Amino acid sequence: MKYEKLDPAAIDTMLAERRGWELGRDGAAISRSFRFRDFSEAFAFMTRCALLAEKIDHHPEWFNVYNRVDIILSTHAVSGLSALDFKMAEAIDRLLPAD
Ligand code: HBI
Repeated sequence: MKYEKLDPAAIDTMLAERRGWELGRDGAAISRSFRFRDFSEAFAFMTRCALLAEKIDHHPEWFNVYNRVDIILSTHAVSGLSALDFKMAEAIDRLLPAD
């Protein structure tokens, strides 16, 4: 299998490195909510996420209203979380302007 299902201990370790991301779906997904200056900024972020998703073949479940973008990541093949979810989360975080 391309990616193994992570156990709770591994999830806790990897989640600790992802500020702003939270565990959801009874530990089977991670999520983060983003706020931008306006819709245009939010959609630009979504566009960059979409290109990233295609590049690594891992796609967000997401919700957008105006300047808000909520993203959920999980790995269908393992019905839970894999390293790919955290790889995608890290890549998404890198799209954000530096603090
Ligand atoms: N995106 N978030 C997410 N999770 C997956 O398991 C996944 C995906 N994008 C494509 C993909 N899997 C393919 O490997 C097929 O399983 C659709």
